[in-house]
Amino acid sequence: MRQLTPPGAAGVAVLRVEPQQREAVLACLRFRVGDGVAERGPIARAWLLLDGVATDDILVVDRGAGMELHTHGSPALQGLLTARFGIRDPRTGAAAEPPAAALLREALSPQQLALALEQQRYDWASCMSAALALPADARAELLAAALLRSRVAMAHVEVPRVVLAGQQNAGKSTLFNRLLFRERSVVGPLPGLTRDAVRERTALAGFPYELIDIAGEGHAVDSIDVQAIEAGRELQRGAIVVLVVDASRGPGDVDRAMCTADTLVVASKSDLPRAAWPDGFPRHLEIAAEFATAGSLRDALGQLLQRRRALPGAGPVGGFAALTPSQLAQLQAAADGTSDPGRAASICAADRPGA
Ligand SMILES: Nc1nc2c(ncn2[C@@H]2O[C@H](COP(=O)(O)OP(=O)(O)OP(=O)(O)O)[C@@H](O)[C@H]2O)c(=O)[nH]1
Ligand SMILES: [Mg+2]
Repeated sequence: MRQLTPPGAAGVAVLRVEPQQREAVLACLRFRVGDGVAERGPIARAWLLLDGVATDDILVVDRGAGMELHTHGSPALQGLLTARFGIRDPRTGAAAEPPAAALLREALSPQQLALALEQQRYDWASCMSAALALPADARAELLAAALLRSRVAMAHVEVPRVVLAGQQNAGKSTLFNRLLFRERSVVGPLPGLTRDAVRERTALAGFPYELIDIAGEGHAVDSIDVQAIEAGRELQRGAIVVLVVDASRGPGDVDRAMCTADTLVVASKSDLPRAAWPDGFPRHLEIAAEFATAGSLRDALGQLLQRRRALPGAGPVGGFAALTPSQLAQLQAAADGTSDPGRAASICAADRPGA
């Protein structure tokens, strides 16, 4: 492994995995989503497991032949990784690269480029130190702003999956195509038309999402249909599920079984005469995808997702994208005014490069 970031106790250390170590490193990663590259995308969050212990919460950037691990920079963790894989110092060797330049040069999208730049400016330890030096009122304001910025940054780094689920013929593929502004998925009156999931990166309300059209729930003609329906259910795990219900038929037992507290329910085909909608069954959005413009549908669904995730409208990225869960909790607690400033100050000092 080669370290791309400068040595020292910086917040984040970026490590380039040598091709011959790729398999050994992959064996130590547990991804938050599936293991296939197609499933998890080129940038994914993973637990780093060393001797079966979840040692760090990292970002994995898969560049095909090469792979980067964006780990936390604590000396203890870097020591463990050096012992396990051997890390070459960027100052040695002919192929040494300038530290943050590699990150900036190799960003995969404009959002990541913006993030790499922002990350240089928003340093966790200095932000916390600056906040703790302020009077309580001003501190709470600064911390709340930092918290929001970090959530926005995470929304750009961890592209969430939005799965359009529901019964066969509910109008999932029609909605999918409208949201993408093009006829990507096959649509038609025949139930069970979509089999293999269709996946596309898009943006709603200014935030990137992966939108997924899956096989509908219903009659399976053969074993391929059974597999397709099962694959669709698998894709819903860990994703934001939009349950599309044909409003001209109303929700049935299948919809009831699929609907959890987190499900966003969209009533489709609202241009047709409506069936009864049971009291208590949610209906977050009503649409007629055949007739509505893509823009209005994107706005409506985007705003719904944005509210659900408590994110502001599109704007500057800002903030930290690589906070550990404990840093995030600390930021949250500090913003709520419940943190112990003394403890926060000591953690900040320990995080500071060179400490
Ligand atoms: N009137 C009306 N028809 C719609 C609307 N949305 C979809 N449809 C029609 O409903 C039928 C089914 O639409 P699809 O989008 O293919 O449904 P699906 O949920 O993807 O179906 P499966 O792939 O079989 O699970 C098609 O004939 C569409 O033209 C709508 O808003 N209004
Ligand atoms: Mg379909």
